[in-house]
Amino acid sequence: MGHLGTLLFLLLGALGALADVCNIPEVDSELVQSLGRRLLPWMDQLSLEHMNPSLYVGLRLSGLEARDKEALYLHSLKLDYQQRFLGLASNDDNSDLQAKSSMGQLALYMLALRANCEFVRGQKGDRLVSQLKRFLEDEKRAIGHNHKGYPRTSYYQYGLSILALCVHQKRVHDSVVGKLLYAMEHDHHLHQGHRSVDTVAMAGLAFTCLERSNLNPDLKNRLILATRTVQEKILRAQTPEGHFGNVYSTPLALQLLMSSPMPGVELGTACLNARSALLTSLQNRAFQNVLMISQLLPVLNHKNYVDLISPDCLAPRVMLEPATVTPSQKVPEIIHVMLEVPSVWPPYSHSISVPAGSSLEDVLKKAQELEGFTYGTQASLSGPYLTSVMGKEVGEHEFWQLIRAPNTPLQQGIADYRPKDGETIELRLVFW
Ligand code: B12
Repeated sequence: MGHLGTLLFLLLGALGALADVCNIPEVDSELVQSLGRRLLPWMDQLSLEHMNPSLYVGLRLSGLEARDKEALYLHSLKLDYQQRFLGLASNDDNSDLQAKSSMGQLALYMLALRANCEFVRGQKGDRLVSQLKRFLEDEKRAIGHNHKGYPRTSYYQYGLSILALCVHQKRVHDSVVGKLLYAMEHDHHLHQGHRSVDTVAMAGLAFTCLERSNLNPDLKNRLILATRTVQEKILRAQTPEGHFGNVYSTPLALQLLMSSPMPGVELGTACLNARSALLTSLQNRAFQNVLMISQLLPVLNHKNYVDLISPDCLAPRVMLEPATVTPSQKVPEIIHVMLEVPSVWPPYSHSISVPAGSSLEDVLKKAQELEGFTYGTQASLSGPYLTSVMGKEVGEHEFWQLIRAPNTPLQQGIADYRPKDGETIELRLVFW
């Protein structure tokens, strides 16, 4: 190599170091497989209430395979989701409620198709695309010209929907993308804390996809800048343990950081720290929820949702075998959990006795059996979502927050959180 060659080589090396990328070294394959195995029982539940397109996306972007189950699962997803959304498309008076529960799920369904290297096509495909575009237009209107309003769903679902259309090479109007850009540029209605990390990460994935696919060329510079803003927000949200936001926002945050380099910023250490924090959480069995596992598996396989622009469906994957479980013979001890609902009149407060290892949902069920307490849930991709307590249904932008007394919001839902003996759990009606 001549002098010029050496110089060029050194220059490129230096630039490479500057354009720092987020690389996650390989994680122990047994650990990854045991995580993947937790999806298998869910893949046998083929009722509409349990179908979860995110699960399919996560599995296909992982290095793991569930051969026979996978094809059947996708087939059932297609039957259920097409029926649900094509039904919607033919019925023009879509209620708010339908849009709320559907937009993000339709988007995830479209990601699932791409994860199997399919493009939406034909008449049915076109109708699904039009439906999703219509949802986005409605959301754009709800946000309004002056950006003062709220999307009826959330900016998370707004970003997810733009991403899904993008990986199918479907263009949305600049003004639709513009609302999400504005929200990211001005930190608009993004909620506090970890939820904002999930939301900005999803928006960043959508921006990266649009920029890479060149679907909105007039927005190119704004997209690049907004992606950079998102990356910086995520890095600033890193906790001393290494998580971005909290443990459960770290997978999406990593997906975003892995999808786009950050010239001039040393990303390596931040990502290595996030990886060790995730490993510790994995060892502590923090990942039990199927949706959370589905967002993490791609990261452990160095993949992210933007890769769905051109997925590699021929890459070899490791076959998952179901785990053999030996039921425990031990009779569990009884624990006592205080359940409090101060947001109702008269306030509710009772000590509930349940076997150790019970979930918060078990505690609520027990409280309901004992009379004086009632609750209601709605199925969601994350599990049962608490929608009413003591007959009080949530209103617009309200939710029943789960708190460990005195004031720590739980990071898991009622089906996954397992209270310890002597803990007090408060159900608090709050705005979001
Ligand atoms: C937006 C959002 C909310 C909004 C939802 C309202 C709305 N209209 O959008 C609000 C602020 C109300 C909310 C509440 C909670 N959330 Co939340 N939320 C999200 C977020 C950012 C996006 C969800 C979404 O739209 N998904 C896409 C659509 C297509 O899926 P979907 O199933 O149709 O969406 C519905 C459910 O996700 C449901 N939902 C929202 N959060 C949660 C949490 C749980 C445990 C359940 C069962 C359902 C649920 O609301 C969505 C809209 O209807 C996710 C981030 C993520 N990485 O997934 C966190 C996330 C799912 N939430 C989380 C948590 C912990 C909660 C709470 C339990 C917090 C608390 N201490 O009270 C509560 C739920 C309490 C309850 N009543 O059961 C965690 C779950 C972690 C885990 N281990 O499973 C996540 C991953 C955030 C995080 N990084 O910690 N959330």
